[in-house]
Amino acid sequence: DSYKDNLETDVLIVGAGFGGIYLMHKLRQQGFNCKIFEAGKELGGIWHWNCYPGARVDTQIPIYEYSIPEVYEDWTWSERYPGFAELRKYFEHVDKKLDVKKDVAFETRVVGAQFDKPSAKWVIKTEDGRTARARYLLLATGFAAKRHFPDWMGMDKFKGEIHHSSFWPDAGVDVKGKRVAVVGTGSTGVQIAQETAKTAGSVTVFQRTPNLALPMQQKPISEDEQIKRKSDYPEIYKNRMTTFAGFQYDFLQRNTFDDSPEEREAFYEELFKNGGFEFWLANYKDLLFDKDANREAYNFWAKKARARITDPRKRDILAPLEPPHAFGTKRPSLEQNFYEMLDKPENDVVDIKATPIAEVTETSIKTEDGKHREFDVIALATGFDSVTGGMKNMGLRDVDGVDLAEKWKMGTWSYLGMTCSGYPNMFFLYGAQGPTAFSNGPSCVECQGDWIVDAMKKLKDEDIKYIDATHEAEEAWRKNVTELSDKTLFPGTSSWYMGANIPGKPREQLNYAGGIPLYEKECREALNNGFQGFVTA
Ligand code: NA7
Repeated sequence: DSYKDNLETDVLIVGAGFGGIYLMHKLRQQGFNCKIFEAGKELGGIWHWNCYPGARVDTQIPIYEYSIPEVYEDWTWSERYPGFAELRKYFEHVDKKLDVKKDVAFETRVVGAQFDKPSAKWVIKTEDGRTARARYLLLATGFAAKRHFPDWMGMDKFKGEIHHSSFWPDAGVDVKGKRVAVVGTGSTGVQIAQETAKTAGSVTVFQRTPNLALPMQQKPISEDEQIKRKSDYPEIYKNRMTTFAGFQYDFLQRNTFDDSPEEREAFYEELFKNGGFEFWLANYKDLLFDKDANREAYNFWAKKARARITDPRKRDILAPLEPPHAFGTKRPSLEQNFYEMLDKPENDVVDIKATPIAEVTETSIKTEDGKHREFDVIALATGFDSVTGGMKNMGLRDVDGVDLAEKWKMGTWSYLGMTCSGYPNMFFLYGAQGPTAFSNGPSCVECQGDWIVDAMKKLKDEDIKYIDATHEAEEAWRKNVTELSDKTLFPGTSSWYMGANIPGKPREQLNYAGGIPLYEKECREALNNGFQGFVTA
């Protein structure tokens, strides 16, 4: 164990995924002492927790990796979109290069933290009863740290195996020849269904909302091909930060109806052929703003998906002619053979908007129409209390003892999506009111991480011991986040972006919808204008 009780450190980071490791690496270079507390047993964050069948990143390499030369220079991948096992190996490589683990305490879950004004230090409590004190508290807990379980009756009675995607047994689950149910059709549900169908006897997907899934266009990539490209990486990573979502491509600087129907069709085809998120994030620039433009894209998507499904009942459930929501206002999954797979007679899709799940019995899932469907394995791909759930679940108290869960009960308030008023010397990344869900993880982490490190360096240089965001700055940031979102089609759709997936959670935009370049500009201005929006002492 790398820490004792009563640990004292400059910086305590929570979470050893992309965010936490990046912060530690950059802060060490500035002479800060850092420790990471990590609830899991290994590095990798979501890639440590996610080992469900088919778990795979939806962003291409080398976009989905660190821009740190000593990490990328001698690392290569086997596929365009790597699976979780390879991502775990990547984190081992990162550890070798950056010597991360010596400063990580694993299986150490933070359950409470409060800033002590007299000593100007955070006092952090862990689940096993230990205490740490740190000048800075940095939260890198990601946006999916709190699982969402449905509350159906009888789940505990089920005699087969039932697992949430983020709690999948490390040893795997033998689905060979078995009857598998997958509940949920987010990115996770699509991946589990596709992968388990390779060996299972049957796969039944319980779908509440169709996933407007896009073709992944997965392909193996050779070592040679990657090595040849390494000299372009600095340029690739520089460009990454100039795009809306931190990718290698950006929205087209044309509107949908600027083109003739033939030109449009050809462009859509091209985006599908290129695969990945291109049809979402490299589409016409009015896609997420204009209803008619969006409908045009939806019609193309539906035509493509429907052509792959021969069973008319399944076709109408999976890819209805009327859009279930504006295209791209929920996250599209990347699929490989999802539609052909579900089209097979042994597999099925159940529309649980029409006939909701009533209960789970010893052997079956019963829907409200009285129908029982029997299963050996149930995969719950029901998602997370996304974006805010993790931070609300850590016992973080402000200087007056108010829990963040209380502060954020009626809605979310932060400044720059990295700080909270009343929580001095605390920074977070890849969370609420940052570019988080509308960006590539590593891009967001590096953009925000660099800002946090520069802010801390400036505090050190100017001998400032205390920094706290003002209420006014928070109010203005919340307004900014809301106004940016209100210009788009996002607010019209019930999604986890809007907090709408968790019963009782306030409905509000949880992410900054202005894109990474604008976000970076706004954050840099606050820093360059002498910590504008903060009180310092
Ligand atoms: P998501 O995207 O939140 O998907 C959860 C799915 O589960 C979604 O289809 C939900 O339907 C469905 N769901 C949630 N609760 C229920 C209940 N109670 N009954 C039936 N169906 C339910 O989570 P993922 O894990 O797939 O992905 C999370 C993100 O991680 C992903 O976007 C990537 O960025 C990485 P709904 O759509 O709400 O109707």
